[in-house]
Amino acid sequence: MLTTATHLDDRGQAMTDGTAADPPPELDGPDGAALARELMRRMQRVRLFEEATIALFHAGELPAMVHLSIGQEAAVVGACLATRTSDYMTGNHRSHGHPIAKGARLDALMAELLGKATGVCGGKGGSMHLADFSVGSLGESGIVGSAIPVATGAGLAAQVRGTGQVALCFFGDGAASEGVLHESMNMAGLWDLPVVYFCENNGFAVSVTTEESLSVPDVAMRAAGYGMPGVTVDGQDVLAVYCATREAVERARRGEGPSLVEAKTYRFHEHAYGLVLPRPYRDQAVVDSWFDTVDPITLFHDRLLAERVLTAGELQALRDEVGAEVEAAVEFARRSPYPPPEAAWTDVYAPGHDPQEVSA
Ligand SMILES: Cc1ncc(C[n+]2csc(CCOP(=O)(O)OP(=O)(O)O)c2C)c(N)n1
Repeated sequence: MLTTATHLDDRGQAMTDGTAADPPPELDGPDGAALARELMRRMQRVRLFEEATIALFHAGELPAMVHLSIGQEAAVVGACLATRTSDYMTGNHRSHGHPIAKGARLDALMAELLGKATGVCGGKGGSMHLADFSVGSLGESGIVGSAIPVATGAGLAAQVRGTGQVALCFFGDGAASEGVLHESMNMAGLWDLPVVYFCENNGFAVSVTTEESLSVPDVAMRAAGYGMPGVTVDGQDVLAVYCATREAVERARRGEGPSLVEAKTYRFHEHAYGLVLPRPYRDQAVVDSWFDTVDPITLFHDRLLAERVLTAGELQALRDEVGAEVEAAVEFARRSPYPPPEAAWTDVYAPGHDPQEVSA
């Protein structure tokens, strides 16, 4: 049986295991192996999809800079797999991984990144403004913190309609100090909304460290101010993240209100791929060493082997399958047409809405 551990990260901060009251599932049974396979498959999807975007960027085929989640896959996947497809989810500017982890098709996502008509938003959203309603992804935005009230509103809608859905709200440590977060969390705490606020604390908001921007050592400590539980979890441990988020999701589904989960994680690449900041703000040798020491995919891979959950052959086959899926997604995106100019006039208003009504 796999267990999760409490340890110190290399920023010297204590990371508490979010699973104390909720032991991790046993991975040596048939269900456990299936869970392990799915966690690994989705982490590989995020990693290989984003590695493909790096190649497209260098080839000049990607018309923008991209904010990558490489290094943060365990946080993204552990959280999303603890929800149902019908649950809502909102992201931020670093949000290819969120819909992928929620189960989205890679071909339509890749087409969106290339601005093609077959993309999830018809090629009009791109890397930073995509949504995929088919998996509950309500959208993402380049405005830091802007999706937090959207997730809160989705939670309110689920509560009013009595649908039993939960809203999973991703944001970074920088967004954690935006006013909109506090307004949203206060309302959610007050009205017991079914929202899981999920902070991917990667230690930096562009070049600003959490030591420079946070008044407390852990974002999760702020939960107490809004009458909700908060937990800090090792964001490189996919199973720990899954268990902590599952507990928060179940709590929300039982009608007991929101929670805050903070995953301490690492951003392996620059704030945006291709961005060159005028002054160095982190030691590149340390960052390079993260691929050997805190890579969430390697950590889980080695653990599954050590615990004899999956064999090396099974893990390789899984990676190869995902590699083929990503290659097919890139080819699909390349072959797809750009939207025609007149498409600029569609998808402006929600279906069935008459803009004349508003102006009348
Ligand atoms: C309202 C707003 N303020 C500032 C910015 C500029 N900006 C873009 S990303 C970013 C950092 C966000 O950091 P964090 O929330 O920790 O997410 P991360 O990039 O680390 O994933 C900033 C300040 C913005 N886009 N929107």
